[in-house]
Amino acid sequence: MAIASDFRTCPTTGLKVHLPAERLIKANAVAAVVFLAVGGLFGLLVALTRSPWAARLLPADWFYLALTAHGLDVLIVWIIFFEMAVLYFASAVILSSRIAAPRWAWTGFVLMVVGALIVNVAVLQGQSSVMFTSYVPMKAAPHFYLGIILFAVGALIGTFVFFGTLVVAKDEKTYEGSIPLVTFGALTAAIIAVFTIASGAIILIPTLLWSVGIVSYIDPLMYKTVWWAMGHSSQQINVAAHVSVWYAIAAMVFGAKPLSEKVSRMAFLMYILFLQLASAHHMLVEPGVSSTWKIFNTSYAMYLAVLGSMVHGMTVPGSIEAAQRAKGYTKGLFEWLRKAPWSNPAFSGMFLSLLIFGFLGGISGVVMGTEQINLIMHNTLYTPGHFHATVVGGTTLAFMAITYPLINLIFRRELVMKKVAQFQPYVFGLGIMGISLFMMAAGTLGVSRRHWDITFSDAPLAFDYPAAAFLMMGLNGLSAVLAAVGGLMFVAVTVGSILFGAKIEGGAPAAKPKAAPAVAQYGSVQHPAIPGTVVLVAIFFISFVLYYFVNWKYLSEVWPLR
Ligand code: HEM
Ligand SMILES: [Cu+2]
Repeated sequence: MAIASDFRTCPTTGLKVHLPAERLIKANAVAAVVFLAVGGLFGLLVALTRSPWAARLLPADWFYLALTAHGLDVLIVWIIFFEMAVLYFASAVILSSRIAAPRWAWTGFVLMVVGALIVNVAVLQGQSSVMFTSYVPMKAAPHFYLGIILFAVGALIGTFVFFGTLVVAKDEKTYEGSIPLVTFGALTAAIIAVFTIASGAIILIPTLLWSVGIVSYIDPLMYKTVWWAMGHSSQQINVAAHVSVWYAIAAMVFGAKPLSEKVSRMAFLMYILFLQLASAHHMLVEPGVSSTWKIFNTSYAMYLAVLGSMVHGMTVPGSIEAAQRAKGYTKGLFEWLRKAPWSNPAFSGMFLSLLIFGFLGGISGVVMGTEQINLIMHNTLYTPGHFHATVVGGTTLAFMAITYPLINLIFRRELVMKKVAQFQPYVFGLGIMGISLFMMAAGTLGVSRRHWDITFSDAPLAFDYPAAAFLMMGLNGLSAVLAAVGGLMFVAVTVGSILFGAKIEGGAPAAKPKAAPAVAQYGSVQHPAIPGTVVLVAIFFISFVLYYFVNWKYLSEVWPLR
């Protein structure tokens, strides 16, 4: 049973905060930020090495080592630690419940820390530069796989603590009606996480045994297929988590309710339903599956999975517009947006995340996910260009944005360096837009992915990329510096606030609890009018159709028919 002294009442929201849950959220968020800083530094070094003006900054072996460490530390360690914090927040805090099994949650946390340290040591020792995809027959040291497995087991434990907390909250009736949308979104992320981690175990445990020498052979095609059952799903966890964060910020900053709770829930469910159908885009040039199936899958079926995100892409700004219009910002199409709190990093970060994810990540994803046009950019820098728009512009920026209110609500500290915080999402967002666009442009010009030396200076056969490609890679390097500065600003503000921010008092339970804030309620807004959002959506579709067409035109130029 919950003990009353284990709770405090949040003075801002009136939510009951379980202190053991709060401590877990803090620990996971801090671990996340530490690994973001480490991984971001590796990313900067990689991007500089790839730029013509700092080419060969890292020698070849260090380049591949840094690229491996970069991918692991940011895409796996930073994001998943932060997701644990999101899961505990979306269950215990939003539902005013005690957290289930805090000891287990700490066990999971310790396993994740130990696993992350082991992988980093393995990579830094130099025998495991296999990229974070670790395709066989490249072989890493056994502890490389072991570290990832320990980390995953820890994350699985955390996921079960989340499920347990939902059960506890329901049993102890800590909330009324249905769970709110943010918790529902986190639930879809957690369900996908179980599938992801199971696929990870199926592929990584045999690979560990192979690396030790117990298993003699792992089929590369089979490896790649099962690996992507994990790899693709894990990206869907990120999307479900950051979309939940969008809704949470819309509710926290604007008091916004979803346009339709049911439609948004359906959109989350689509992520689960069409998860595997969409993962075909990772096998587009692999033998084993017929071209007919690939073309059918990526020309039609893919849109079922994309639809979920398109719904959220409309309903999140729509719910903000509805909330703003209800407050009287009704002039013209866009007064609601112009008068939004652009100097609040929670809002600006969230809105930039939405735009970058939708316009850059979404459109490039569909283009690259189409079997036929994929072939003109397959395995070029277009791929990292695309996914930096999704996992950095989308997920990472959304997580950064919600960190600011969490510092007030969970760490109970005021932000230090408020001006720096205010500009941080713009600096980081601009940098990420740059690296995303310039890598995509370079990829369209043919620059290959994961290649150490863009000048090919010691290649026995001379080869040159078009001059424009060097320009793009130079601009990519500059954008990387900007993104790194934005990342540093984030780390400085968050760490500074946690250590030195003024304490926010107010722990005593309020005599009369306030009404639950929007983020903790189930229910849709009544009679929304969202003309501005409709225009934004129209701009999105026009950009999408034009860019899609341009790429088919490029394709037709590859094989001119006369
Ligand atoms: C300062 C910010 C960042 C910069 C400058 C940066 C730069 C880069 C560059 C240039 C590459 C491509 C290298 C190549 O293929 O040759 C790359 C790869 C990658 N980045 Fe980032 N990145 C940043 C942040 C992030 C974040 C936050 C994430 C994840 C959330 C991320 C995930 C990845 C992944 C998964 C790869 C692929 C690694 C591989 O091919 O094995 N990056 N990054
Ligand atoms: Cu995928």
